[in-house]
Amino acid sequence: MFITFEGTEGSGKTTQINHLANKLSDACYSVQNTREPGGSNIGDQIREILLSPANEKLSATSELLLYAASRAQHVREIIIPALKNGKIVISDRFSDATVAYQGYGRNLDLVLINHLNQIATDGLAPDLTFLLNLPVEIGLQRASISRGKLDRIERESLEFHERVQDGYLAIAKEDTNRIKIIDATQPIDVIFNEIWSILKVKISLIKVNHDH
Ligand code: T5A
Repeated sequence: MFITFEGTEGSGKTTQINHLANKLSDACYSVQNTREPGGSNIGDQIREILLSPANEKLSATSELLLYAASRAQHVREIIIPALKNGKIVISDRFSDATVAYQGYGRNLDLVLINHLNQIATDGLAPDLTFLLNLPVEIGLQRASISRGKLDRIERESLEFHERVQDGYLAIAKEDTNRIKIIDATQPIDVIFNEIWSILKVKISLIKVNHDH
C-alpha cells in the first residue's frame, strides 16, 4: 500500500507521518517512511539544490525538472522495491505537490506537468492521500518557529502559497476517492485519529480484495 501526505508549508505532515509509522509498526506492519524531494541519496542531493535559499536564480522550468528527476529516482530506487517487499510506503509529498506548486504556484502548464509526472512515476499512483489543510499564514509561522529559518520555496510570497493551497483543493476535488482532506487546524491527536480511522477502512478494503 502506498500512502502520501500533502499540504502547504508546515501543515503537520511530518508530525502525522511519524505517528502513523509508529502505529503501523506497533500493529506489525512493515513500513517505509520516505519524502520528496529526496528519499534516495541522489534525491537528497537534488533536494539541496532545490531548497537552498542561495539558489535564487533557479528558473521555474529547471525547478520542475529537478523535482521530476528526484521523483524518478525515488520511485525506482526506493518506492517500487519497498512495495514489492510488501511494505506500506508513506511518502511526505509526491506527484500532487508538483501539480500544486509548479502548476498552480508557478503557473506552469498543467498538461505538461501531468505528462512529466507520468514519466517520473512510471504510472505509479498513491492508494491513499491525506491533504492536511491549514491556512498558509499559520503553516508558515509553524515552519519558521520549528526550524528557525525558511527554505527557498517557503520564502515565496503569500500569494504564491495561496495559489498552491487553491491548487491542492482543486486536485482533491477531482479525486475524492483517493484524496482525503483533513482539517489541520485541529490538535495533533484529533488529526491523527481522523487519519487512522480512514486508513483502517482502506486497509480492510484492500485485504478483502486481496483475499478474493
Ligand atoms: N515541493 C515539493 C515542490 O515545490 N514541488 C514538489 O514536487 C515537491 C515534492 C519541500 C518543499 O518542496 C516543495 C514543497 C516544499 O516547499 P519540505 O522541507 O519537505 O520541503 O517542506 P514541508 O513538506 O513543508 O515540511 P515542513 O517540515 O515545513 O512541514 P510539515 O512536515 O508539514 O510540518 P511538521 O509536521 O514539521 O510541523 C511543523 C510544526 O508545526 C507543529 C510541529 O510540532 C512543528 O513544530 N505542528 C502543530 N502545531 C499545532 N497543531 C498541530 N496540529 C500541529 N502539527 C504540527
